[in-house]
Amino acid sequence: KELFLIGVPFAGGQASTEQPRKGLEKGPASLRQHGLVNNITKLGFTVSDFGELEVPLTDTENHNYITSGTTLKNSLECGTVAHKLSEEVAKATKQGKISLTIGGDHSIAVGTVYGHATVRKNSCLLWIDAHMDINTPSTSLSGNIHGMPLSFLIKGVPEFAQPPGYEWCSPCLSPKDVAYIGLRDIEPQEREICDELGIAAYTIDDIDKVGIGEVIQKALETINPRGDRPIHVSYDIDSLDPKEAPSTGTPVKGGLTLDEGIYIAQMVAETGCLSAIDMVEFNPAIGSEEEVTRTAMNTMELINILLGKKSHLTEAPLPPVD
Ligand code: DIR
Ligand code: MN
Ligand code: MN
Ligand code: MN
Repeated sequence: KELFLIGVPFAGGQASTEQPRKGLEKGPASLRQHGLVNNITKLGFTVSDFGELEVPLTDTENHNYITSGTTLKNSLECGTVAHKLSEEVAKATKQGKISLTIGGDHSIAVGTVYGHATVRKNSCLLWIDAHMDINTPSTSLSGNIHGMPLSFLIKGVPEFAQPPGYEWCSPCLSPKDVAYIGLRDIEPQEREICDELGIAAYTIDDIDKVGIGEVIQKALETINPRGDRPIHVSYDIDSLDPKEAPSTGTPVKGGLTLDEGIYIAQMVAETGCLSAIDMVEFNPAIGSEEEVTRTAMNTMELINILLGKKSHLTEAPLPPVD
């Protein structure tokens, strides 16, 4: 079992002048300090470790790109990082490795999903997030590209002018190839796009109603009905409740419990189809030392479970509906 590990110390997709959000680029280094590589090795993987992708600085307002809708922040930088990343992920995928990409902000998923899907043409995508991340450069209210990655990747999203840095990229997934879990902070225009396309979208309310067991089962049946498609999991750590993952830039209360997060990871692992993982939006500059450690450990536990570690839920019944 071979795993390609790549850190992307990049936060340009969550550009903010707010001091508290700085530090997202330190996520990969922090996870490594907390023992990431050792953990993965213990699970029986040979790790081919790329180290950290070289990324441009984004502490300037000079590269903003004005669209008819809003001011896109760091468009050229986000697009360039995603492009380089897509090539590394494509290479690793061709070599038959599972790729694990550590962010950084969620804009990098444009690169990972594109790179993986262009090699594994039959792949599907599970997007675990509090947010839909399907704003287009024209519908975004924030101009932050981490709220837009899926608009670059999914066919049929309302058209928009290709922003600087994204000339290499075109939609590579159909709406039926994608499912969301964990949603609870959805903007109306995102809901409209998602409903129009008919993307399977499971919110926290759905989980509270029917339980995580049924939700993950339905999500996997939608995107991988015969169990023969490579699965890409894009895991935004803000999908977890802020109690479990406080060190993140856009926390939203009422999130997944750690057990629910683990259960999703374990059900994906048990398909045997997992082929690419993104783990994003962990910001070690947010919160107390204890909160950073808690977030790092929970983030790593999700990675471990995705990669086949058995959780304490193994012999237990489904986590109850709360
Ligand atoms: C918001 C926030 N929907 C935006 N998105 C976040 O900026 O488009 N995604 N925080 O993780
Ligand atoms: Mn996200
Ligand atoms: Mn999010
Ligand atoms: Mn709940």
